[in-house]
Amino acid sequence: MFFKKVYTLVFIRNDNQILLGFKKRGFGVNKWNGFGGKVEQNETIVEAAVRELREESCVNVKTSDLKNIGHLEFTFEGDPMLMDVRVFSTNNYEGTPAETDEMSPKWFNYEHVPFSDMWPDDKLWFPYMLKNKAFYAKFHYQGNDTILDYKIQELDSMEAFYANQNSP
Ligand code: 6OG
Repeated sequence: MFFKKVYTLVFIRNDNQILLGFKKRGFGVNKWNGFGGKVEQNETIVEAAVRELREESCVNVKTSDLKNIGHLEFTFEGDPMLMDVRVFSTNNYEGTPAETDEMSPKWFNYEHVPFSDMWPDDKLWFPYMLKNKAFYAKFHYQGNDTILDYKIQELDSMEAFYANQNSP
């Protein structure tokens, strides 16, 4: 049995570049990733996505501009927690990405995404995101470096995915 915690992960993208942040502390330290964190009790998932992006990169987006593009599930050997990560993307934002206590932001061309300094799962599902395909993936890790088992699925749409998940 797993207990589930919901997280957000936001990527700002334009036609050929993606904004990543270098994590300076906490879970995933010293890795490049999108911006995100835990959903609090008093907010919706998309509100959490907007808040975490602002707190970690100083960039503002509207909830209506964030598109849910993927769903990731992470489990770790020996740990009963399932991380349920909702992935969002937009090309519409305000402000200039700036370094914060948690993240140091940088734009990367799509050909130069620094996969060797990212979570090992990223190179497996980024291709779906970069081709604008909706995706569902789950990964079972041993420690932070080894993927023991995984599954990735391209989806017709996130709406259909969540509708099916909730059916009996
Ligand atoms: P805080 O602890 O900073 O939220 N996250 C992952 N992202 C990727 N790409 N791969 C993983 O593989 C991840 N595990 C967690 C979710 C953690 C942030 O890191 C993401 C959140 O955005 C295991 O509050």
